[in-house]
Order: sequence, then C-alpha cells, then structure tokens
Amino acid sequence: MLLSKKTHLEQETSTSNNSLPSWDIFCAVVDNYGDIGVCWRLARQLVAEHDLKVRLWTDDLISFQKINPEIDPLLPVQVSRGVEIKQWAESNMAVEPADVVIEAFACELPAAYVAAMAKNGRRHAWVNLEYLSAEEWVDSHHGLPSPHPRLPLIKHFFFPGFSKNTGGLLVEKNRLEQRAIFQADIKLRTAFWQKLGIPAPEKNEIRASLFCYGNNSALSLFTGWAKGATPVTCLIPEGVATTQISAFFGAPHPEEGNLFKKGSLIVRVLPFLEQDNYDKLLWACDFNFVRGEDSFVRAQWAARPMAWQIYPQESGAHWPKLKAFLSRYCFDLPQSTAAVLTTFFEAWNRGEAGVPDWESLWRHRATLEKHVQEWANRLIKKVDLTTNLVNFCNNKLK
Ligand code: TRH
Repeated sequence: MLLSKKTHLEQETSTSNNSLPSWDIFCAVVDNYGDIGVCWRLARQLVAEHDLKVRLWTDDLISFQKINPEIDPLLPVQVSRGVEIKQWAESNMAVEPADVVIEAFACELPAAYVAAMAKNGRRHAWVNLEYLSAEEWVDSHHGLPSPHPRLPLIKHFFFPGFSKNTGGLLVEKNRLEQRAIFQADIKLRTAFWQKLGIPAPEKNEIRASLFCYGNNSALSLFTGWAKGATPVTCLIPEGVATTQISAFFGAPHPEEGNLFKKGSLIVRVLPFLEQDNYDKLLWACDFNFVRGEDSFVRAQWAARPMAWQIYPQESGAHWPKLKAFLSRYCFDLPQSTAAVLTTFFEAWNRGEAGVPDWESLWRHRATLEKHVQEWANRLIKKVDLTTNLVNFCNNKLK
C-alpha cells in the first residue's frame, strides 16, 4: 500500500517518546555552513541521545545538502536521521509551536509563530543559542532572561563556551572513544582513505586538511611546504582557497578531484564531505586548518594540532575572541611553544605574506601533539552542550 507523505513522516519520527517535550530549532543561514552545521549536529544528537522529537527549520536546504547529502533541497518537509526537516518558508509555517523553541544565532522567529506561543496557554522554553566565544564575559551572560516587550514570554540566552559556567561544547556521546579507536587502527584509516579515493599517507608524509576563508597566507604556506624536505599532502574542500590554489599552481579553475604538485607539496581538492566523514578527515590528518565555529570545535575533539581562522568581522571584533581562545588554549603550554603557536595563529588570521612560519611551528610537533590530547580530555569532562541545553530547557518548562 502506498503511504501518503504525511503518514510516512509520522511513521519515521514516531519512535520518539511522546511524553517528552517537543523541540523546534530555527536556523537562518547567514552565510557559509556553520549555522546549519551547528544546528544539524544539535538536532540529530537530541534525537539519537535524548530520544526527543525534533523539527529543524532552515531557509537554506542547498547549504544543508552540502554537509548532509540525504537532503533534497526541493522538499518542503523531509526526515533525515530521525529529525523532521522543514523548509522555513511562509507557506510551511502553519504549525503548533513546540514545547522547546531554539532560535539559533538570534535568527528571529516568525512573528506569527511567536504570537502562537503566547496564545496557546502552554509553557514554552524559548532559547537563543548564541555563537561560541572563549571570552570571560560569556560566563556571566549565559542563561540570562530577556522578557518579550509585549507578550507574556521570556527568551533565554544560551552561550556555548569553554568554562563550566557556560553551555559547553557540542560533542556526541563516545565521540572521543570512537576517535581514539580510529586513530589507533591503521586498517580503519586506510579504509577511510580508500573510500575517499586517496592513497594512505607515506611513512614520513605530513597530511593536512585546510578549511579557511580567502586567506593569502595559504600562498606562503604552499611555498614553504613545496620547498621543504618533507612530503606534504594538503587536502582542501572544493570552493576553498581556490584563488590561492590557482595562483600557486597556475590552475585556472581548481575543482573537486584535482591534484596539483610542486616540489614536496601535493594539493588534492576534495568534495565537501558528509559531516561525520569530515570529522574523520580531521581525525586522520596530522594537522588541521579550520575556521568559523563548528570545524574549529571538531578540530579540538580530533586531538590533532590545528590552526584556526576565526570568522572575520569588519569591526575587528574577532581579535579579542581569538586572543581569549589562545589564552585558554596556550595556558599549559611551555612558553616557547605558546609563543610560536600564537604567532602562527595571528599571522594566519592576518592573511600575511611571508608568514605563517610552518617550519618553526612544526619543530614543536611533539609538544603540540601531547597538548591537544590533554586539551580534549580536559574539555570533555565538562557536560556536553546538548545535555546542558536539555536540562536548561526542562527546567524552564517546569
Ligand atoms: O562555514 P563556516 O565558515 O561557518 C561560519 C561560522 O559558523 C561563523 O561563526 C558564522 O558566523 C558564519 O558561518 C555564518 O565554518 P564552520 O563553523 O566550521 O562550519 C562548517 C561546517 O561545515 C561544519 O559543520 C563542518 C561542515 N563541513 C562538512 O560537513 N564537510 C566538509 O567537507 C567541510 C569542509 C565542512
């Protein structure tokens, strides 16, 4: 018998426990993939680990499809990994609000939806999930209320962060154990490279992933790697650093599947990977260049040395955020390593020519490799963001 779409959806999502609160997550994609990247991780963790019924509303299914190939950008409603995914469009909005409503990154809920929350007489937990920052002020702002100016509703601010007074960081249960198994097992890693159609690394090769914003420092990095004595394979997702790849290799339109070689350096252009496979890429590389918010957090769970390009803000507001992170991250490092790492991060973020100085940084490889393990083990001791958020919202519903 053919099932109607609605019945089919109900069946697919019906495994969630009906006595638990329902969740709506709203995600407007400002640009790039971080907004949907964070919301997608949160949504599927709520379903997989907390057995909750979750709707994820987004206005950009095309970006979503890049990190989750199951998504059909033409469907107004669909289910993936037990999450009901809804296109955030006027025509799709006639719904009863969920018990918990997450407004990701101050994306502003539809007025009619907010009015319905106020009108239906039920209690709602309404949370603005903020961007991640390592700055100290986050501790005192996490959890603060913001009463609606007209309606009997209170929105609360929920801040991810690095200290135990914040909402914590997104991390799935057993993720670090899975990573450790993967990193210790050459067969798993070889199978992963095979799946990507890439040979496993040579014995003394350095393998790096590179995900950045338009960054001219990449040219200096390529130059240093190409001239160096050690073979380097740099894996870059399609659409990233294309200007720099073009300029360095004289390739007009670098695209997925391309391989470029100069001296000791090989650059391979990868397709965008499904989010869990991107995690594995970070686990499998010796060094990861990451950016924004979500890849930055995943690189920390990967426990591999990394460099972060923070999302640049016109006013320069990103610099104190970068410094705040570095002061936490470098706290336990020997002074000489901390100094080299800080210089490297700052140069990478300024996009300067001539720097960053890879050679100097890599001399500290052993110290960095030990440090990133300890850092990840320390961070994981704080409760994960999703569990914190579930507890926070359950309290607001009481
Ligand atoms: O794409 P980003 O630059 O996103 C940014 C930041 O979130 C920034 O803070 C925000 O203000 C801005 O968007 C609007 O970088 P980020 O945060 O690392 O997000 C990338 C997502 O894409 C992340 O979830 C990982 C995922 N990804 C894959 O799933 N596969 C891939 O191959 C790659 C390269 C990334």
